[in-house]
Amino acid sequence: MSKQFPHSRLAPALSSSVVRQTLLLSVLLGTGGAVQSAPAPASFEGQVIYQVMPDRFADGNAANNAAVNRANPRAWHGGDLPGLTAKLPYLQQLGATALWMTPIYRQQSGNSFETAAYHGYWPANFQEVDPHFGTLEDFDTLIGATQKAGMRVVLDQVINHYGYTAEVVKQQPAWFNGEAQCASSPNKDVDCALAGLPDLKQSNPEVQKVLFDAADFWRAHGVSAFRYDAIKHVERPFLNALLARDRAAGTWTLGEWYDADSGTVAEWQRAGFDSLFLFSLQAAMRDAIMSGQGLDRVSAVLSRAGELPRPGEVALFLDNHDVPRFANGTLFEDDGQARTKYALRALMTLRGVPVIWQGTEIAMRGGSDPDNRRDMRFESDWTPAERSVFEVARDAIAVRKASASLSRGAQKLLPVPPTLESDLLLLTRELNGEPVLAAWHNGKARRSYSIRLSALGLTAQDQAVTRSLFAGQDAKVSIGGGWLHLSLPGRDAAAFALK
Ligand SMILES: [Ca+2]
Ligand SMILES: [Ca+2]
Repeated sequence: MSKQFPHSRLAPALSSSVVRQTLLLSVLLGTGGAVQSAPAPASFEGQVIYQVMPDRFADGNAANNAAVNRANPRAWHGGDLPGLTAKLPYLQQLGATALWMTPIYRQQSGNSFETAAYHGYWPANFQEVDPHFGTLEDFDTLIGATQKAGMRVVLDQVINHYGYTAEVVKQQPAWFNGEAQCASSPNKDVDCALAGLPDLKQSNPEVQKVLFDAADFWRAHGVSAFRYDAIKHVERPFLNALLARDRAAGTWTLGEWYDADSGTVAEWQRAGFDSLFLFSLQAAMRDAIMSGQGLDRVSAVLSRAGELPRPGEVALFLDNHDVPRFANGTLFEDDGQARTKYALRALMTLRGVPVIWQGTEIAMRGGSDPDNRRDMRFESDWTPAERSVFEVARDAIAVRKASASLSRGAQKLLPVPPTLESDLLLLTRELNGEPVLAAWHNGKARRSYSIRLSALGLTAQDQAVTRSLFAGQDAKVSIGGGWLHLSLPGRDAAAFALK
């Protein structure tokens, strides 16, 4: 769900209240009714997701630009599916392997709160493409192009509500929770309207069918993964059934629980989600890298990675369409660009599935929405400084993809001495006996560090001075006599192949 007008999110209610429930998936197959074991869950480990809000990405067809006004940040801006299809080579140039689109289905007509439904979170029909985005044929063309490019598609699914003025709200009043249900409910997060949006009663079999059918419809059109919006506000038994169907179909599922920490992600992975967004890491990286607080905030989040049943699947991000832009955390554009380079390199050293929001690869700026949804700008409009951010993003993604350890390796956070933990974060990633050491340095200036291997719990062979895997940075490591020696630039993250 997006905060596109003046309503704040409901207060976070974290893991303690979440019911622990294990999803048992036994699929009955064949006339003999033989019980098969549960299907293996889908995996996105090793993928790099690029997030697009189609209205704000690329306009490929001016003929569908009804009510477009690019001067108004709350209006439709004209981006569409043909434009996105035409820009797939750009996503590939960056190195993305998967595309997440915010919702593309038909939206309520007209505005609410002086805002158009350009963002896609005010649906009116879950099985039609909004005319602003194009046609179902345009969608099929996009999917065909992604398949040809070897890319996966994550489709955003709204399952909590319809748009404010969707026709169905008046036609099917029994599908929605009213004020009485909200008032009498012990679970206000679920049964009360989110930002006043018509709240679906998923326990109604007709509602359940609408939502199941929507999932099957888009699956039949080639979608391999769903991003489920606002799961904190959706009935739990319905979610369990939805996830069981998705898993049986081989669909990867990514849940959005706003402000989720590691405990919340762990609970929901146990319940059948393949992934959730790790909001706590986003906040810690923002605070440490962009706002000048200590890296110990990041270490505190990463130290909980062991709680996750499937740590390689968790979605890691610097920003998205619901939070201020990462680069906006500093007043100065050049500083924002430099720190975004640092953060992009840092992100690519972590275990999980990195998600890049359109424009973060050029350090686009913007505050709370709709300012964080400015129109995407492409190569011909970039400044040299923006191009240099893109080059760092492209290189960091390429380095990650070229390294099995960085893509899919186990992650071990090293215990740096307490006096250094604000400025230095060290971790290893390892698969197939090819360890990589990641070093994040938060100090303002270049600095060298020498730390005993034994203090880090690290066993490594001696090695001569070795440069970072990332291009264009002067970072070095050497190991000898039981010591790790690091020479690191200020405010940057490096990755080194260990012997
Ligand atoms: Ca258009
Ligand atoms: Ca709800």
